[in-house]
Amino acid sequence: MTPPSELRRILVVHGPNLNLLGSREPETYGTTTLEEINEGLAAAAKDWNAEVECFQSNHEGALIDRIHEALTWADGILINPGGLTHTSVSLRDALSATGLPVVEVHLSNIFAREEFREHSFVSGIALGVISGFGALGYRLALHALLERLER
Ligand code: CA2
Repeated sequence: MTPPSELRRILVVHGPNLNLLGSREPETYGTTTLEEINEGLAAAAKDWNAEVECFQSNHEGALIDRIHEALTWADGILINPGGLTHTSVSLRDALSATGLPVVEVHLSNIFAREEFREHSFVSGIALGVISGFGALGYRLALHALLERLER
């Protein structure tokens, strides 16, 4: 990948329960911890002349507040909304209100699981969705977001 022409700042948002990564349900979500995912993103970002700020919360309002704040400094948002993917109009509205480019990522393939996971409130306002590639998906999503910012 060609490094971005100027430093890009990306907010990475992890939704509810993702703090449990690596400790529970490895058959579904893999063995990589959230800390390892964040470290991997920070390293990749450095190579691509970008910086990531990573934030996880189990509280919808806290996620929304952080997304609002991103308006003042971020160039884009990478988000795994967790279970809020399938329930939260408010999270979608917050992302949409920033006007920032958003890439949605899921560790598991949400189309190969229960039917209720097939619908995402976020996908309609995202540039794109990466789902089913585990921890690698975050790096793919960051790459896609930074490439898009170069256009
Ligand atoms: O596959 C994904 O990344 C999901 O966003 C994960 C959400 C789920 O509700 C979505 O449908 C798909 C759940 C996050 C729960 O994370 C855990 C991690 C480890 C152990 C238990 C839960």
